[in-house]
Amino acid sequence: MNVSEALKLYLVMGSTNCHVFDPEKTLAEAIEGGITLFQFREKGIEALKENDCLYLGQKLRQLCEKNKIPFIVNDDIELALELQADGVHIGQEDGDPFRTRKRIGENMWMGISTHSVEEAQQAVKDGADYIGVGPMFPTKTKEDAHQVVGPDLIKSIRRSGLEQFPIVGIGGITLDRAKIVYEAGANGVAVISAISGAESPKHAAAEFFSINSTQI
Ligand code: 3NM
Repeated sequence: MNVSEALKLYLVMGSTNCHVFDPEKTLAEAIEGGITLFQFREKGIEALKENDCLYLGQKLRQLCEKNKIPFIVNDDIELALELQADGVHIGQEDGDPFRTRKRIGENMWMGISTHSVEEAQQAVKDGADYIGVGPMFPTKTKEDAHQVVGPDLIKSIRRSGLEQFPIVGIGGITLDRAKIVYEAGANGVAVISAISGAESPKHAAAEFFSINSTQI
């Protein structure tokens, strides 16, 4: 699967985002519903640490492997390597893209979070395989989220010369809002709460998937 295709429906989550079901069941359901990419993002005060984090990562990694869903680790290069992840995702403050690339090699994907045209251009120069652009809308999920940039930033990034580059929108994306993000030119939507906090993650993922495949 190439990166652009994988970005179509990108579930991001860790144990602290799962209030309805445990992370394994949440992920299993979301996979059944049609997610195309998964990011293990274990963040927050109550986040699992060390072996507990590794153990959960292993379980989620196996689930993805069994279902042929690429598996990305947020922020932690060593954990990504240990879990034999398909890639790592870094923020603007998390890490140096050059060091990250050196450590992960050419075969793993590197995603970079961006919040402006300049950051997007820089991320591409720095060797990103895809960029996240956000927050698209207000979100309560990320405490230190930037100011809302809106789907218009994706349009501006596309116009700045990155017509074909793999882009995923993130932040506050709900079923009602997903279409606007795709229409702005994103290859996909990255979602935490709208799937992991849903009464039925399977149903929620399937609904997102159908918006993507029928209306674009
Ligand atoms: N990154 P939800 S917004 C992890 O703007 C993350 O880069 C963002 O969670 C960014 O789908 C965000 O529940 C949180 O709003 C997304």
